[in-house]
Amino acid sequence: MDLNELKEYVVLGKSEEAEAFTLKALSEGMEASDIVNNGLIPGMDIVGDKFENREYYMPEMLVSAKAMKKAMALLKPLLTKSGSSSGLRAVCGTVAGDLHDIGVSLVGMMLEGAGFEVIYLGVDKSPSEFLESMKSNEAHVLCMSALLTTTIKNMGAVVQTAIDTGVRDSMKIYVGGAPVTEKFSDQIGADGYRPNAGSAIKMIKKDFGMN
Ligand code: B1M
Repeated sequence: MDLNELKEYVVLGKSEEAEAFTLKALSEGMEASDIVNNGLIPGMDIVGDKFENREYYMPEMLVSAKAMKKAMALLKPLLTKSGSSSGLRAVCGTVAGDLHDIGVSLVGMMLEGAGFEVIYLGVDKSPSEFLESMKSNEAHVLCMSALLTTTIKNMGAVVQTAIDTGVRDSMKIYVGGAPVTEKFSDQIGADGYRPNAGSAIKMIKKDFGMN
């Protein structure tokens, strides 16, 4: 099956068609990760370009996001299927002021697939919300996402609050999202950054001595 077709459904915000295509691709044996990386994400990148060029506005971005989420919901059982539990818990969420949640959901699903128990915190979360969730869930890993150049600074506030409250050493903090860089991650004192979900999960597994 040609994933350009799925890309187009995301661009046009055609949810039903995106779902039907995804189901058919799975039934024909296509890997869930292939569908995400070569169909859904490239479609969203085109949506972003169209928004930048003022061909698309918020309503179009929203319907495209809905189409992508519908397809991802079908892939979730496959992406989260894990061979064994690691006994490790991870909190995943998006920082204050930021409503983008598709990337961090993908990170969460893949972490589940790697054997982590994942707590999905949601979007627009303050430092205290992140840290309270880490504490109440006795979590080992914090994954933060930010998609806006105006909100990445809020990741630094989470790390700083963890330091100020004496809990920084009890957790690993990872960051991601389009405007985030390795340099920024180092500057704010996070434990690591990777540009996509797959490489982020590899890094986290390595840090916890998992294969
Ligand atoms: Co918004 N938006 N958006 N948007 N949006 C972007 C991010 C933008 C780049 C579009 C553009 O101009 N080209 C731009 C940001 C510009 C900037 O700051 N530099 C932008 C803007 C401006 C805005 C608004 C300000 C628009 C407005 O109001 N005028 C507004 C802000 C609202 C807010 O947050 N306060 C806004 C709103 C929205 C919607 C709500 C309509 C919708 C989000 C819906 C949702 O998430 N539920 C939306 C969308 C869909 C996008 C684009 C088109 C797609 C984002 C996406 O889901 N991509 C986006 C353009 C783009 O990214 N190309 C855009 C797919 C997803 C899988 O990728 O999240 O990057 P991504 O995740 C990747 C990696 O980054 C990484 O792994 C994933 C892939 O494997 N990763 C991590 C992400 N998080 C990680 C965490 C980790 C590790 C890796 O932890 C360890």
